Amino acid sequence: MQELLSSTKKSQELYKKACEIIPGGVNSPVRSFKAVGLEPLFISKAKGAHIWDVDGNQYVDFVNSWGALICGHTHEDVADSIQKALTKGVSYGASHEKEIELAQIIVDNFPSIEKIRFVNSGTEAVMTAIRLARAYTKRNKIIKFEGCYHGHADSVLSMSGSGVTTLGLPACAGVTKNTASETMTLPYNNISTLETTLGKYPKEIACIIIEPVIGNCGVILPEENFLKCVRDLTKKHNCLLLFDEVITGFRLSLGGAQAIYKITPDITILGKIIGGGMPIGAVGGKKEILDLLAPLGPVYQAGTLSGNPLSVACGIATLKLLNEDSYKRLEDLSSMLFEGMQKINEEKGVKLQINRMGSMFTVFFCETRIYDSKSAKKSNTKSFSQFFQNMLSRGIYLAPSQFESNFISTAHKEQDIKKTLEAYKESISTII
Ligand code: KE4
Repeated sequence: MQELLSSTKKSQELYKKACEIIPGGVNSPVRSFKAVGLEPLFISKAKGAHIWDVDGNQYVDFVNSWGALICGHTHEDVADSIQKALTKGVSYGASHEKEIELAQIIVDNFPSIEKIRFVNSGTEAVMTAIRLARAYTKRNKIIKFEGCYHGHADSVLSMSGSGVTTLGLPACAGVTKNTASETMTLPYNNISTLETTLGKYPKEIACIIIEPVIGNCGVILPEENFLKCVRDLTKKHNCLLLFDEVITGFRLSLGGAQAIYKITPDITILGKIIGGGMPIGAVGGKKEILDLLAPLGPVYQAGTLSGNPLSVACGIATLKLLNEDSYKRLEDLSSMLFEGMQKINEEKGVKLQINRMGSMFTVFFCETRIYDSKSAKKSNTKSFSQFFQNMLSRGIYLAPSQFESNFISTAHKEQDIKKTLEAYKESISTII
């Protein structure tokens, strides 16, 4: 730990300066490293599977801009596409041809999406999706699940995952009781509670919003038939099913989680990968729902930089790099890491829970199975914090929270995985 601190002096100086004018010295709470007992690193550059901090330390990166960089940092095709777009301007505040191209790539891969609207973040896309659901059903209440995180819009902050769980915030100040009262938050992977709740509020629930595979409580997978039961119940109660695929869209497959679980949601929310690391979000679904959006319909939604040429160019270049071979590559690397960690755990006789879906994974410092937010919170966050520090000091940059997902990219190489496994073996030996 001492050696880590001494080698991050410039980050510490920058952090001190940042704290004077930026709340908590960060522009997003989960970057604060608060949950892992450190001050945040300041990154100076990134390439492929690696990032460097301002003190020149190199790390194998498993955050990848929180999952956006499925092809790693500054892939040459992506960098070229941004530079080429830049020669034609930064933002027009008007329509341009490439928006149609990006929309078409998404529509071609997501059969449930007939129309799509681009925005600037996952939060904006979620806000729009919920507004559409309320307008379409003429109902007000929404259901979400504990541990799922859908961005920071007022209506979805109750018992949220990601930074809300990481920082242990009981509720979010500034959200009115009235707003909070319209959101019901239920346990994930629990059909009976969902069934009871829907029965208690007949004709009041506009939608159910869900991360089909949770990334924001650490990785938590849906149990057998859970998503199908959710879909069946939304149909029975005439409310909409919103799949928040900001993380899983193009992460788990070219058709996201809905293609893997063969579920057709009414609305899909996308972000991260579709912008290749540039600001973006998208809300897509059935024509009859999306056409409620202004200027066609009565649901207003807008954005100065929505569909801007640089984000769109970056997204198109990224998605064009993805094919079945990419997912095979991601699966090979992910299983090499997963099996290697499992083997080390067995050799050491430790019972850590490693939840993985494709190229997203979390190491939980918990001896019992993790299947919802409550079970995830049994994890020993102090041990996780020590583990994080041990890995960081060995050049492995994991998500700085027990309740986040790590991501592998197509830029990771076998030697990155081998280095990670060596660091893992040493790191857990000093904790358990
Ligand atoms: P943004 O508004 O941050 O673009 O997207 C919100 C969002 C919506 N839905 C899901 C499933 C998400 O994971 C996110 C954002 N994810 C977090 C990380 N878990 C972003 C990182 C951060 O908040 O700094």
